[in-house]
Amino acid sequence: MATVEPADTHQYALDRDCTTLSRHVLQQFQSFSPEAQDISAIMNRLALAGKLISRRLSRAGLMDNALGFTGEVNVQGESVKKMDVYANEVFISVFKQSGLVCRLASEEMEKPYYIPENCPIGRYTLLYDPIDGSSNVDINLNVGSIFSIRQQEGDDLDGEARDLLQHGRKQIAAGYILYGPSTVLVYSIGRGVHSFILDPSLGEFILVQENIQIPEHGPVYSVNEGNYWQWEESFREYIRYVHRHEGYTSRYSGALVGDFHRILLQGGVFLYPGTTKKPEGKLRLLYETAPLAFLIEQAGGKASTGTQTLLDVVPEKLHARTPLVIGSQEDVKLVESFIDDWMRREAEMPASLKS
Ligand code: AFP
Repeated sequence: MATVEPADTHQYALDRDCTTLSRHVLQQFQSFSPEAQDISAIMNRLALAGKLISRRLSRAGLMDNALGFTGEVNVQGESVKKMDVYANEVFISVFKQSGLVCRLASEEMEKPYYIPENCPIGRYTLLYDPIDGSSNVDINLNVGSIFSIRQQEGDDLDGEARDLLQHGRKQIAAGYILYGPSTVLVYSIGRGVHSFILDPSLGEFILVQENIQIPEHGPVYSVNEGNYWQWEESFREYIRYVHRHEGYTSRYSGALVGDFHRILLQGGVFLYPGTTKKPEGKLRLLYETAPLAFLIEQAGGKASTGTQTLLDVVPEKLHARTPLVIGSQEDVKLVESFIDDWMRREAEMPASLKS
């Protein structure tokens, strides 16, 4: 009978270099400074939230009270799903008694949630969308969670969290968790974009790709074309352009995280323009578009509202929305060129001909 030498056993155990998320964060900081320890611990808690949500999603169809609507309407005027409520509470509960995060602000809560016992030491704020694309939950398609971490500035004694109303370059870290065939966590602390897959047998997120760089150009354009007649003419011109040129293909899943992940890895552009009724668009700045803009810039891509660099946008309120054009440099610039062109023509048009 063949005996297994210790060296071989070692090889079996480490069939790849298992870099866990918390180890990776510490490596990124190249120090054990208090900040490095804090961010590593925060990422660990976010990973725990991701594991809990992933577990519930994978069994949701077999459980009572996991799918469907609660009957409530959230601060955005949208019907709340049971999974939205569950995931929102998961993020709060993983940060309770952690000493890490003083405030949490999410799509599901009108005002930030304070954890007073954390505030004397944990002066970070977590902004998050607990379940992005929740209309996909009941039909077993991909959804995600988006997160952003900011340092609290000032004491916020009136509980208005005004210090959060600043541009996206104030983010210390950002990322998302994609619940698809595997559960993927992508994050950046401003030193590249890195991707991890949850190994359910280990219960750990393991590094799979470091320093992701988005291609300069990609074939995919991702947009809800059902809104075509509600967009400004510039977006309609762009869409007609891609229809008439070879090499473009459309993909749209109804969950921003899934569509963004495809574009991050394969290139292309995701668009959610404003409409005539809602010029500000649908997506929320602080916990949807700004974190993804932070990631795309780190990956060498570009994010804008169509007319302004997304990370420069200063929100007027916690739940402010922005139009979004995000993805490969060339593709975002092409969309912007249609907008510039249209604005120039509008400016030159005699007032009597303007609609
Ligand atoms: P929900 O989280 O409310 O389902 O919204 C998802 C989302 O914000 C984003 O994930 C999608 O890209 C976008 O909305 C889809 O919106 P449309 O259905 O209007 O295309």
